[in-house]
Amino acid sequence: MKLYYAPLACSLADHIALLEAGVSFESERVDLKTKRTASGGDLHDVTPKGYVPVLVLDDSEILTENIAILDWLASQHPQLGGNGPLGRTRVLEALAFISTELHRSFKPMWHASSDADRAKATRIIGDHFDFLSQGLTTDYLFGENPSVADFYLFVMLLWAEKFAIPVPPQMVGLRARMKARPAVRRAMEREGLI
Ligand SMILES: N[C@@H](CCC(=O)N[C@@H](CS)C(=O)NCC(=O)O)C(=O)O
Repeated sequence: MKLYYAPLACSLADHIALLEAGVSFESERVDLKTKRTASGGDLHDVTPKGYVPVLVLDDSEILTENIAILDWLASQHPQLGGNGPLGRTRVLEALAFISTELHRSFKPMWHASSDADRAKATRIIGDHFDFLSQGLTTDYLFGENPSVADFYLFVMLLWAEKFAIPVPPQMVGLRARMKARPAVRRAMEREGLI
């Protein structure tokens, strides 16, 4: 298996999931501006989509889209998924919210935009984190162990930290718990973030 990633991109969630699962995998860094990979290849030759994450499976199948990759990893390693009859659906619900609402709201922070657009994005992002905090009484979104949805949420919490966006205490706690996990530290070291 091989993960194409960019440091601190949303692919960090998949990097963490692979390390938490304890599977052997390769990884290759991608420069998102040039689309060049660390070995000198072109990401477009791996996927015409030209963005990360990309997971190349052992049988050469190529998976893209974070929700699909994280869902697939949870299907292979059930400890990274949800419990009970609605477990998988609840995790997918959270992944979809994180991807299509939270992740998308960060666009003005990463790309050239007006102060007004950034201020608006900061408010929207804060509202989304507030929503995710409501009723959160366990260490992670679905109990005392993290799921793939927590890994994706963690990347969004790192982005909030990077852009000095305040988050509610429950999210501060979740971010700190995630940072303390050995697999998370390892993923961040591999990406050169710590
Ligand atoms: N729809 C994709 C979007 C992934 C995405 O936004 N990737 C970003 C990094 S977080 C990226 O590679 N951007 C570079 C580009 O789009 O050129 C998914 O959900 O996986």
